[in-house]
Amino acid sequence: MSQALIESLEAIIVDLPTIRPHKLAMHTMQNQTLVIVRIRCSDGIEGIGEATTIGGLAYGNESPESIKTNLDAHFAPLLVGQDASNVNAAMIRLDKAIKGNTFARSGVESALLDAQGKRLGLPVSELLGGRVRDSLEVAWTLASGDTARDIAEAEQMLDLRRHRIFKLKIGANPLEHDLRHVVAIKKALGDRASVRVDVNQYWDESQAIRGCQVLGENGIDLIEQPISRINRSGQVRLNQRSPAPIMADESIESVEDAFSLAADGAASIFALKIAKNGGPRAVLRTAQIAEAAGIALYGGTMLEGSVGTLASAHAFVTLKQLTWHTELFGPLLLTEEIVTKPLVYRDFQLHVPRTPGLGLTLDEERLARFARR
Ligand code: MUC
Ligand code: MG
Repeated sequence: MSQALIESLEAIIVDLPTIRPHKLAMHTMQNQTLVIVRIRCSDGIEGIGEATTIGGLAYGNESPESIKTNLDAHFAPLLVGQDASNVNAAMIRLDKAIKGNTFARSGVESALLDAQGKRLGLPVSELLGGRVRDSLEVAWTLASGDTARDIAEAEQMLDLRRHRIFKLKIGANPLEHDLRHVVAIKKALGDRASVRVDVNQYWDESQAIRGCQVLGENGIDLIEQPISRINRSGQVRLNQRSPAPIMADESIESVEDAFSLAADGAASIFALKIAKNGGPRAVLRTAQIAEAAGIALYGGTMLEGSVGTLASAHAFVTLKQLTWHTELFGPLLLTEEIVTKPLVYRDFQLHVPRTPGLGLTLDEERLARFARR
């Protein structure tokens, strides 16, 4: 077989509407912007990846526009002409020349894996060592900003058997207001659902001491990123005293961050995100660090569309333990699709395809319609 070379890399910004405003502490989403990565190879195979963030630069160090610029100007020239079938060599080449940029890197790694899976006739999960499950339980985020509306939305999700784990986005309102909101939702749902919160770093340590105590005493199962990623010693103290387990999310901006969090004892759960580690292979390195340190795992999202969601899912189905399940609901927050077949969500689970690569096909007409010009 002649060697397949990478011929081109294209980054396409796509703006899609959301089903409702999605209120996070740092930003209210009225739509979502995806960056789709398309890698064309000399054997005619094309790999698709996604590099998506939340709220421009509100969430992390990369924006859709900077991701596209850096892919076009820095990643593409390093990749064109390289062996398309050696994902490892291509990613090491990028490591040597490019610092950070884990979102862009993740889009590239996903696209290379998709292409290689199609080339070999294998799902990406099998390239990553082999799946140990076919589906993943998926949480839903209640983030309308209104307690009654959030309860109604949760009831609807339970009735539809779509979700029975709910994550509440808090932190933007005064502490007592947020605590009342969460406790009211937990009271309404009772034992029918797992209720968790994500503070997105918005409490200081003094607020977090009270917040974690009250939430733990009221049956909240997990508290995600209560304080700033910068306050490492505070995270260690909270992890020791909170009655509900603390999950690290923003604290992990790289595999190396995961290592130092584990070494410091700063969290008992890690949110795994391909975008924050640099791809599906990279996120599994963070999972291995967690496993070695006895830290539990949760499959996180940057609210990617179908491409990024499946790239994450193929990594997560290979994990030995995924105690806290996943939140791979990104496509369900969008009113429009850019793939030919929507992902399958049924009986609280996302079902992960067994077809080659990521297991999806872009809908070129829809992609062109929603691509930013
Ligand atoms: C985050 O901080 O976890 C994940 C789900 C959601 O609603 O927001 C994201 C980001
Ligand atoms: Mg989070």
